[in-house]
Amino acid sequence: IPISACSLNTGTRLCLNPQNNYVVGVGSGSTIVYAVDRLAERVQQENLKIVCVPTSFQARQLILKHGLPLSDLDRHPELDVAIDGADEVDSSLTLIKGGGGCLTQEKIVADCARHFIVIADYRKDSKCLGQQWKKGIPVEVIPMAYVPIGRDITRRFGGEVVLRMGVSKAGPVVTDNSNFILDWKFEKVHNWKEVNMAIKMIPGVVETGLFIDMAERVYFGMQDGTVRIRD
Ligand code: DER
Repeated sequence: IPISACSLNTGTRLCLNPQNNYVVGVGSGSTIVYAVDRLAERVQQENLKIVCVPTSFQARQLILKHGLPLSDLDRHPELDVAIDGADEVDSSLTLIKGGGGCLTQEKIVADCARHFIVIADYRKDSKCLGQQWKKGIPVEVIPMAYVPIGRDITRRFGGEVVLRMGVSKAGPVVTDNSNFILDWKFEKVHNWKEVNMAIKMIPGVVETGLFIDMAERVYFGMQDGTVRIRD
């Protein structure tokens, strides 16, 4: 990801006014690390005044590691901007998120921000969901309900639902909210708004990894170091 994608320096630069205490939502995953690195640089170089609200334990560690002011939604329920990655982006900027299992807090923070900006590798840019991302749509669920929820999703929408298992941990992945993640491997393009609402209504579902009508702009880091912007 070219630094320009992370420093938010573009034609219509998203100016973070050094005078104000800008409240920045910090996403999760690997790409966001570049953005936080750059933010920390700007804080140093420009005496930028920001506070950061994390979207996961990992994001909290990243903020603390860079010595950036840590805050939360209790103190800052309205953010100026949230910056996060994505697993896939379709032509209408619908996102699949949750590859890192942090979708619930990410969606909450993104929804509290005036601007939700996504930074991603060019390989995340798809015409439709499922074109490149094959791991399915993450759904965070209350652990006791993971089996009936999985059955309900496949019964209604087909495909296959898999309980996300830990890699260096025996048993399922447990989220920062003490829940499980189901990955729904869908077989066709759906009306994502309808699917999202239907899945959210299933008792025990906490959140889905479908981010619909949320991303204002996506910066794709291209292989040649340039940045492609979609909004
Ligand atoms: O888990 C998440 O939602 C992450 O933000 C993910 O969507 C992007 O992770 P990456 O930047 O490591 O690809």
